[in-house]
Amino acid sequence: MKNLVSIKLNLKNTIVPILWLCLLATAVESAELLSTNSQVGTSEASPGTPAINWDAYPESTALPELLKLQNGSPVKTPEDWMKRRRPELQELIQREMFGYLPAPQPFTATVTKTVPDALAGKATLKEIRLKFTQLPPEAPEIRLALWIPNRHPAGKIPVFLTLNYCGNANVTTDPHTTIHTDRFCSKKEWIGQRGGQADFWCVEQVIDRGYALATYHESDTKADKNEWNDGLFPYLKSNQVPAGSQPATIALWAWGLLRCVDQLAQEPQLDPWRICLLGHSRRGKTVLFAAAMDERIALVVPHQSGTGGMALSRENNQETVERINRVFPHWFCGEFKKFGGNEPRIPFDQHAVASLVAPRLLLDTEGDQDAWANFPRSLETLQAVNPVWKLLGKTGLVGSGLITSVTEIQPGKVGELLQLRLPEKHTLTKEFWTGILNYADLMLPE
Ligand code: GTR
Repeated sequence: MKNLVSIKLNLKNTIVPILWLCLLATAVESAELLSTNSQVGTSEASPGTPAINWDAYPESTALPELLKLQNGSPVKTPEDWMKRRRPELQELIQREMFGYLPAPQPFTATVTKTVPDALAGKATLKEIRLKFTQLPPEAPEIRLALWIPNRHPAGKIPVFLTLNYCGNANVTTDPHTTIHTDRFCSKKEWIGQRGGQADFWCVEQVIDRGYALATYHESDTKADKNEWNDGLFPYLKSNQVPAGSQPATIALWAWGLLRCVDQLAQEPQLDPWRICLLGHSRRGKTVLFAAAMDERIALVVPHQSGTGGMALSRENNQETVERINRVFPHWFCGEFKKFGGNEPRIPFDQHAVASLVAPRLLLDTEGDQDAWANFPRSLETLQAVNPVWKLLGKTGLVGSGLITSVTEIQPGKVGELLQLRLPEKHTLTKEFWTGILNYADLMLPE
């Protein structure tokens, strides 16, 4: 795997292609105006906004082909995939769904706290502040919390990175984590409270298994609301990107995670080849997009990620594209709005997003009482992307790719693509973590 992975900042994946920039140069001024007035913009026809050219979005009820370039040529070799098809799809999903992932920013990393005996002596807590040196001084910083196991097998330590919902102190009841109350969280009772989600993140269980856990509060990069004057959006939106393709909330969360990856890859005790991303639901959509954009992620776990994540948008009988855009207009970019009710015109589907993780590990964890996340359509995504893993010389799916108990995670029984479906609701539990850690033990590179 290592020849396909670069621990350097992968600028190619994150900057807008130059040719495309030139074509859009004349639109920059009006785009800037739109992005100020309408935040992530809208593609609805309104005075001064060009109507949608539907000719550019032909209808297809079948899933768009993955192993075919936009010019119609077949994708026959790993090189065709990695050098041609993958960049094409990355461009498409950014322009039409997530908005363009901003380029990386240099930062200084300051360790603001070290606690060698956190979690009752089991872990060392490091709190690290990422301050972006080329942004104005008032731009928010990312506050990363990192727990490193004090006892672990010899060698470098694998790490799970997650996005939390209400602040780092909410992740564990451990008294050492710094409480911050200055950032948005929709669940008011969790603000400033320790361990509101301790049973969900199961930090001790992760540490006991010899893994580090790192997390940041999503509101450091963007609050989960349809307002655009907070977080890093005012600093990361780009004059060179049209209003409808400005990075929306999920892209900004993913950007923050990737800056944390920049830092984790430098941490001397951690293994840069075993960085894993896990996110739940809307944050599951986020980690899938992040792993699609960045090859440094060895394993991604989009937990119950649903529509806009692992579940296909075409014929989705649970959350539709129209509904997700209406109820959560800030998650995806303005361009994605036009596909509500027009799913067959989406020039890709969620299998295209998932395919960009190849040849790395993609573990789709689902609860069988969580119908809204549409786990059957997520399993179909895994099946639709399997040929890409095969093309890259990997096993991909073993059998149908579905297992329903953590004890089935055994050598030869699972591949790089797997759905673990447990009898659970829309939440994360110890049993899910057991499955995730068993899978990581078995499948992460040595
Ligand atoms: C739901 C939304 C889902 C999912 C979920 C969550 O209301 O419809 O797409 O993201 O929220 O984040 O918990």
